[in-house]
Amino acid sequence: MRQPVKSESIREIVEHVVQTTPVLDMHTHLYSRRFGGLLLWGIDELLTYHYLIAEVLRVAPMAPDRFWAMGQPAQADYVWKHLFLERSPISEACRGALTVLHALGLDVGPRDLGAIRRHFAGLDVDAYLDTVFELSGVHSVVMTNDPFDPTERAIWLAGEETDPRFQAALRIDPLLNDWAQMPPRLREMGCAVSGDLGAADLAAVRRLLDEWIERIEPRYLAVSLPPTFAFPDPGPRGRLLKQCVLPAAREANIPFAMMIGVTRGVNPGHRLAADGVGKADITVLHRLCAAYPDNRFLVTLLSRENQHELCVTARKFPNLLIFGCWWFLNNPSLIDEMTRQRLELLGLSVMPQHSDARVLDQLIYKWRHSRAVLARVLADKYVDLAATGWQPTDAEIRRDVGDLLGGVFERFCGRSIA
Ligand code: HDL
Ligand code: ZN
Repeated sequence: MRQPVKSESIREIVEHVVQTTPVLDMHTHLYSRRFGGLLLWGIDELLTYHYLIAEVLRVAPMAPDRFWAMGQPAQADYVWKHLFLERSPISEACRGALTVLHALGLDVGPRDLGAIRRHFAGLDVDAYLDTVFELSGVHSVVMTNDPFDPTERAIWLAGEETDPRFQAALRIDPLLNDWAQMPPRLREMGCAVSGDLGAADLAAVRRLLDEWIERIEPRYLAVSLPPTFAFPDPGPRGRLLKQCVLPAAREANIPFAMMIGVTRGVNPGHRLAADGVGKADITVLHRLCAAYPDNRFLVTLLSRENQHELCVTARKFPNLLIFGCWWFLNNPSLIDEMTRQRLELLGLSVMPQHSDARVLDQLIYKWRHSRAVLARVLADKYVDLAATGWQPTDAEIRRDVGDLLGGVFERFCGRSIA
C-alpha cells in the first residue's frame, strides 16, 4: 500500500521543481547582443521602465514634457526619489526593481542609488547577460522583432542570430494597425504597393511576409490589437489577415499570436506609458478559430474581464493556446486568480506566463515573482489531487511543470521538445 504523501512534502516538491525548472520565455522585448543598444539593461533602464514612469507621473509634481526633457539618469533619480524614498516602493514594478538588486547581492537597505550605479558601471554586458539568464532560470527568450523598424531591419540584413538563447518572433503591428501609413514604408523595404490593397498589393505583402519568415525564422507571427478588434472586417486589417497573414502562418507552420485589448495612447503625453486597456469581443476568437482550423492561434487578452470567457473559448478550440498574464495583469493577485481559473478549466494545456521583459534585468524579478505564485497554485491543485488518493509522483510533477514553463508552447508550435 503506497504511503500517502503528506501535503507539506507535496508543497516542498512543487516549490523546488517550479523554482528549478528552466523556462522558455515566450514573449519578451529583449534583444541579443548583436542588436547593440536595442538590448536595454542596468539600473537606469530598470528605473525608467515605462511602468514606473506612469507611476511617478501620478505622484510627482512634474509635467510629462519636463520629465521627458530630462536625461535618463535624471529621470531615474526622479523615480528613485518619488517612488522609492518619499513613499515605500510597494507597487509590483517598484518591488521588481528591488528584487533584481537583491538577487544580484546588492544591499538596498542604505537606499544608495549612487552605490548601485557604481556596481552596474563595473559590469561587462556579456558576462552580465549570462548572470541574468542564470539567476532568472530562463533558458531562452522569444524576442519581439519588428522588420518595419529601420534600425532593427538593418541589423537583420547584416547577419544572422548567433545566440541560441534568443529566438525570433515576427511582429506586424504597423501592417495590421496602420495600413494608411504603410505604402512608403513598404516601398523602402522593396515591397511595391499602391495602397489600394488590390490583388497586386496583397500578393506583394504576402511575399514580404514570406521573405521575413524565411530570414528570421520566427517562432510565431504576432500582433497587438485594440479591444475593438473585429473579424471578419472589410477594412485593411481584415483583408490583410485573410489574404496574407493567416495563409503565410499556415504555410510556414507557425502560430499567429494575437495580443488583444490594448488601447494605444490614451494619454499621449505619457508616450510608451500612454496605453490603456479595454475588454475585447471574445466572439472574434470563436469566428477566427472556427474559420481557420488549420491555423494555430496564441492568444493573450489584456482585460481581466475577458479571462474567464477566454478559458472557456480555449476549451472549444484545440487550435487556440492561451498564454501569459499580460502587462496590467502581471501582478501577483491577478496571476493567482488567472492561473487557478486556467488550471481548473484547461488543466495543463495552457502557458501560464511570459515575462514581457523590456529590460534584461527584469527577467530576474518577473520570473521570481511569477514562479512564487505558480508554485503556490500548483501545490494547491496537487494537494487536492492527493486527497482523492491520486498521489502525484516527483516525475509527474517535473513533467507537468516542464510543460507549463515551455513544453506546451514547444508542442503547440509543432516542435518536438528535447
Ligand atoms: O504590445 C506589447 O507587446 C506590450 O507588451 C507592450 O510592449 C507594452 O508596452 C509592454 O511592455 N507591456 O508589458
Ligand atoms: Zn509585449
